[in-house]
Amino acid sequence: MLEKVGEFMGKLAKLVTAGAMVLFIMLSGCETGQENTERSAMISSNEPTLQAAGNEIVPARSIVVGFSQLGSESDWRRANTRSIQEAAKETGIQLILENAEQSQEKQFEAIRAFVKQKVDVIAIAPVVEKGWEPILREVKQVGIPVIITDRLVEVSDPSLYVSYIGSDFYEEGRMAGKYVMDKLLHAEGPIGIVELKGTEGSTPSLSRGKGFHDVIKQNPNLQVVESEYANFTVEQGNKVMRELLERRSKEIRVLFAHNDDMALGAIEAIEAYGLKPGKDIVIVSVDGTRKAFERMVAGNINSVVECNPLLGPYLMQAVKEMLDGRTLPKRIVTPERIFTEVTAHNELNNRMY
Ligand code: GYE
Repeated sequence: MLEKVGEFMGKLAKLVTAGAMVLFIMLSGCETGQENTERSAMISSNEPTLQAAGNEIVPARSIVVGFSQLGSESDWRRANTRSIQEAAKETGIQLILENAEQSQEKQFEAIRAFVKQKVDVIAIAPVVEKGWEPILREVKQVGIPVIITDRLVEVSDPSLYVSYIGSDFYEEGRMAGKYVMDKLLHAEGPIGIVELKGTEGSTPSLSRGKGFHDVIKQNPNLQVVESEYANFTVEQGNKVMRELLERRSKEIRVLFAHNDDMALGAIEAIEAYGLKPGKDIVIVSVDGTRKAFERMVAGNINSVVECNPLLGPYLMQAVKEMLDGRTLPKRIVTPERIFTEVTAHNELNNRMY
């Protein structure tokens, strides 16, 4: 099995530009793609070629992937969509992409359409964790392999998907928490923290929140005074922060935003309120977009935990490996770092999203 992971990594390393990505794979089990042998007979590379099927010569066709993208709410998401489209193009995979605009129901519709179209693989970035079991069972019945990407699904039967490719959101939350602990180590308490959460019931919001709380509870001076959903958007981040300032301006010393877009919206609200973001209120967010880095260089955001949206090459490589009959790791995790205002300027020009 390790040999196979090694092989997967080797091929992926060739696929992505050197230095742009380093792959770290965490194994929590392995699963073989369903119906691999049958499907792999139909794989072609970029250009359709002729393949022998028994005695007959038939034209090969390219792999078709149906991808249900959950929306376009943030810069992270838009970079993620672009990455998947570009990687499909580069690998000669035909991509059918449906944007569900935050609706799980629309994701179900897209998936049923992919089944009708008899795609080779279905990839899903699920908007929320719960409620996937019935539809994934439908897909399993027709034998189309499923790869989950970005956010996770909560299912009792792990054989309903082949592999999950995405970040370790819990660790991201922990990194944000550790930063706040260190930064305010010697500050006088109580230190009021507000949290802008992402989409209710989504993996990054659940896990980042948990990771953050698990760390900061070690210091009783750090107190989360309010925790509100703002759906990962600039607009909601702005609106909810304005409301929080109305209610709590005296207590708020720290803002933990579950993504950069909400932090950027909140910064506008803080400035409009007459306070200095990054000074009067310490700000930590997640993603690492270029816009957040610009704000970090300007001293308005203190720290950003990276979350990599460039999952296209990982996904396409996984699709190819799986259809080739290889065993994929059940979990593929992207490596990530934390950046602070001290070193942000060194990194600004390297940001790819
Ligand atoms: O952090 C946020 C986006 O699911 C990891 O969704 C993703 C999150 C990302 O809207 O910006």
